[in-house]
Amino acid sequence: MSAPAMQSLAAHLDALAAKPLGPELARTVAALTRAAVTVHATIRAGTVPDLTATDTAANASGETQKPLDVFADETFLAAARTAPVSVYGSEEQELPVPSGDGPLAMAIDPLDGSSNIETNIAVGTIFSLFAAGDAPDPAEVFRRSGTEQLAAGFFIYGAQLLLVLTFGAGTDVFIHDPQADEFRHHARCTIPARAGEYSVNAANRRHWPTGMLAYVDGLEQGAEGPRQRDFGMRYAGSLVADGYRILQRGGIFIYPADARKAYARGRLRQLYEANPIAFCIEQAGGAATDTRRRLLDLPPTTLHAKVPLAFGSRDEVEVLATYMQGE
Ligand code: AHM
Ligand code: MG
Repeated sequence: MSAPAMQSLAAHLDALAAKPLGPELARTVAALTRAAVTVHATIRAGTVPDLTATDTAANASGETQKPLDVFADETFLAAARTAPVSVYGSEEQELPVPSGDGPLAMAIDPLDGSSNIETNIAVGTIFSLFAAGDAPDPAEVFRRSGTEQLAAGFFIYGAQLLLVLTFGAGTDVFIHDPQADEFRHHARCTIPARAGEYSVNAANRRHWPTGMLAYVDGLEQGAEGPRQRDFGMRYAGSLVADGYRILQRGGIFIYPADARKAYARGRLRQLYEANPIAFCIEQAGGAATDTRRRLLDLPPTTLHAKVPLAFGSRDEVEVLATYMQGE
């Protein structure tokens, strides 16, 4: 990462004024930051009633909703309603929600890394913004490929409240200064082309396709194997945390399709998890695929559609694709 190029997120957003939909994007990102400050403060204080509890509801992917999932969804929906966003598509809402007037659509994972909530490991929020267009059916809005994103980013609720953000001209990191209550520019990201670490839930190995097994075998054999050098392994289980580590120091993250019925298209959702991360990664000089093809070119079928995901250092993502071609 290079030295800071600008001081505040506010100045960064002001610079959008002359771009098409720039003022609307700026207002929406500002609204998202206010919601993120609320969610981070709530996590820090532990004031969501029983952060560790689960209630009986399930989201559209069949996962149990925790109180913090619901709280984050309500907080970000309220933020979308104050912004020029007309449709809100969320992991925690089965259908797109009309959110008022405005030319933008938002796809969002309000609380990513839910399985880590009770462990005090970093969780986050992932979002993607694009033009709502004038499709009569709100579901149509979410059938756009990732190349149509106008902005994307993610917050990390960790020791720092951090925002990774792209408008398609580089990827920047901002850190919230609680004293001044403003996000300050921290760094512009450049992902090293060569990876030294990989990130994968290896407990799923017995379900993986042959190409994936062969690829990870090669990494594990290190200097004695086909790759002729050693790799390290890191897996937080929060996409935001694994993604940010890779933005900082390179590496590869993989969540492949596997033999289980529920994982035939992997685990991660294309519109509000994979695409926004892929946009940030590409804009930082990295690559993102469905383990074979460029992810951002692939049109999603539904709001909650899953997609196999690989992203990170360009060279390593390409090596994986060569192993996966036959799959
Ligand atoms: P969530 O949005 O419900 O938290 O699910 C997404 C999370 C990602 O943050 C993470 O990369 C992945 O699921 C971890 O899955 P697994 O526990 O199967 O390794
Ligand atoms: Mg998620």
